[in-house]
Amino acid sequence: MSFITRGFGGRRRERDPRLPPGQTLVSDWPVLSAGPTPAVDAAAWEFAIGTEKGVHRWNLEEFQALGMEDVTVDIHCVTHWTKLDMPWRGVSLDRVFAEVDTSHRYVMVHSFGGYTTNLALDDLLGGKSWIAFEADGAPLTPEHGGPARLLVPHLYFWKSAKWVQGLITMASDKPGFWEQNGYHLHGDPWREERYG
Ligand SMILES: Nc1nc2c(c(=O)[nH]1)N[C@H]1C(S)=C(S)[C@@H](COP(=O)(O)O)O[C@H]1N2
Ligand SMILES: [Mo]
Repeated sequence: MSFITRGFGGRRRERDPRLPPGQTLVSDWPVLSAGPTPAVDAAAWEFAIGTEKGVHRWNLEEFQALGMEDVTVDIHCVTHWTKLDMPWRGVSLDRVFAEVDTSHRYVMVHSFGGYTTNLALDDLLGGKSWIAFEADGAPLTPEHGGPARLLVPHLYFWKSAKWVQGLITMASDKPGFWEQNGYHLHGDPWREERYG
């Protein structure tokens, strides 16, 4: 009967409108890392931003005092998996950049272990990105980027640098690690900006 219903109904299963083109839903959370998981000492964690005007630093306590928010977002990996409705907790980059003066419009994000990724400030500000400390109601595990990772859910997940250490502002856009290896400079999943 189900065969007949399917065949004659001519109806395909509704595609979730939150699923970007070429993506498939997952319910687990895969781990994707280009190298080994670095050991990051959470107690000694600091975040730094370097601009054309100087360096800003926050220790863990100062940084979290900028204001922790809970957000629920969808994440999209360029390897075609999407995970919907994921709860995260972190500090909005808006709060961080409220303390930073720069005329630069781009940043290179740097992680422990040497990973880098480039972003336009317009893709970080305006409620679009966080430095996340928790996901699924628990501190980030080391394999998922703990103690802190960038979260930029509107771009492919390679932009969400794990084990984040800080960022350096740039006058013009330059490719980070995956972007130098063929991935798109921007990475919008709705436009399928997978490869450069
Ligand atoms: N530091 C660092 N961040 C990283 C990566 C990495 O290799 N190193 N991989 C990126 C890629 S390609 C993806 S898909 C996501 C995977 O995050 P997850 O392992 O928590 O799912 O992290 C991104 N951030
Ligand atoms: Mo990825």
